[in-house]
Amino acid sequence: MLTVYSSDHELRNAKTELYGGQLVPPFECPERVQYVLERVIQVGLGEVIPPEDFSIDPIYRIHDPGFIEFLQGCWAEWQAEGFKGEAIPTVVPTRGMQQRIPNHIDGKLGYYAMAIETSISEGTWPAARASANVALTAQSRVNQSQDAAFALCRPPGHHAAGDLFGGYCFINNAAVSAQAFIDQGARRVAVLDVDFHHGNGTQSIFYDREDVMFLSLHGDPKEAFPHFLGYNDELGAGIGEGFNHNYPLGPNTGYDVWQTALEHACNKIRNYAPDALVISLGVDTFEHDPISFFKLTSDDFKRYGGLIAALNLPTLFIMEGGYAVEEIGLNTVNVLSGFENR
Ligand code: SS9
Ligand code: ZN
Repeated sequence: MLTVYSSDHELRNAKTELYGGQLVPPFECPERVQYVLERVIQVGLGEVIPPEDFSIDPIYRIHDPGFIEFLQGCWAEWQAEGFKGEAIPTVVPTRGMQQRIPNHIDGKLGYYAMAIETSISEGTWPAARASANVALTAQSRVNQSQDAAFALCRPPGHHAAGDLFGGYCFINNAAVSAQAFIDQGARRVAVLDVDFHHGNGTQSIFYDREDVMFLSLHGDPKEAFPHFLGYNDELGAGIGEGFNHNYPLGPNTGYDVWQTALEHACNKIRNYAPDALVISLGVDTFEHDPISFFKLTSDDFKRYGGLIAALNLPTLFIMEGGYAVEEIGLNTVNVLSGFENR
């Protein structure tokens, strides 16, 4: 399988994440993709290529121009205030408040945030942009060859909505790629999100559409981030009704229960008969993940790779989460080699 990788991910090197009331070194760190790349090379998964440069247009197909302008300018505006730390929202427009976009960077940070653990640091925007180019390059290969490719994206994307960042995400790489398939002639695309966390951004982007089906297996939002989306009664809206499927699963969910949910989702995908499949591939479902509560073993990743392969669709894997850094390479590449052994 082809892998697309850019060293520009290193530009996203934040020093802080707000966690448990402390500013800690971010779980979403550069070593993550370094380990995955090493494993890709070690097992000889296939060719590794750099991304092509795409224009901003495919990003604007998904994201609001004001949001993109904010991401681009945030670090400079934050620095111009003379603040010493990294950019973190402090006030957010909640129930009963105005949804107007303020001028001050403190106001814009809150307006565009879906969660506030994620600091914006120098280099965040160019890294996010490179991550989208990685996704789009892999997407174009899948579109041309009708086979499979792996976009080794960092930073991840599935928590980013049209005009929201957070949960370590800025540009929604899976959504941008799904839209690219549509714009290149696909009639239907399915996005299957197997990250531990609900893909709230991807869901909200496609919630009222019938041409992109979204399915997500994740920690029950009653117990897990992002807490405010991902329930099983969220089925889509308008013409999109029936094209959104959530599988919230409780603490300590092991592979048997997880696989049953996956098979259910795969049957929905089969009936939908999409022209392409996008996998939001997070391996934070791993038993030793530091911020998650599922119990998948390294071997389980290989097993479910085979189940995804059985769908027999042109498949684009997009890297999302996974924070057990030592095992992230093994677990991620196990999914991909499980897929290849079809
Ligand atoms: C858990 C905090 C979770 C955000 C996690 C984002 C995961 C992206 N106590 N913080 S895949
Ligand atoms: Zn996650």
